[in-house]
Amino acid sequence: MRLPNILLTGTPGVGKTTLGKELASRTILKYDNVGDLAREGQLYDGFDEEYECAILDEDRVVELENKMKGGGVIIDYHGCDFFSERWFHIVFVLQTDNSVLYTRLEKRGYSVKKLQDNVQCEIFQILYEEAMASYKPEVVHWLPSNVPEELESNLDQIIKWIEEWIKDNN
Ligand code: DAT
Repeated sequence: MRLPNILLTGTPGVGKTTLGKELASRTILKYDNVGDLAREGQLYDGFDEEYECAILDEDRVVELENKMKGGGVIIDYHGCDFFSERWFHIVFVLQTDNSVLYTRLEKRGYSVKKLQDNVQCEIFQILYEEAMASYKPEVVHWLPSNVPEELESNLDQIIKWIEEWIKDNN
């Protein structure tokens, strides 16, 4: 059976992991955190001291290709322009209000610089712009992610989309 691949993107803290894991538990798709994949396959190319984050080796992301060929993969990453466009059938960009995001990231113990950088990233809709530039606009969807009710309605929406896609492609 053919299954779609889904990309969840957005600023750190918007709820990609939460949505991805819940989606996998309610469907036959599998959740893959690119961070975990990177650790397994050593896709990382070092550590950025200034921004306090691991640098993904973008060339070696190609290794992900094999996983994607089988279909049925949910990928979660705070970036998307180096993924192959043909990997994904749909892209969701999660967005969270600044004050909500600030509180979530503060709880993670981020440094002031990292907090400011991430909230600014959200304010300027960097990931949304990146998604719109990297994929056909019609496959890119914006989802609000502030409260649990929005998580539920996002799940409902995506599950309906997956069911339609499977019907249409098998
Ligand atoms: P990300 O993977 O984008 O970095 P996450 O899934 O780890 O984000 O979520 C960050 C925190 O926010 C985590 O404590 C769960 C919470 N959260 C996620 N989505 C939410 C929602 N729709 N409503 C309330 N809290 C949410």
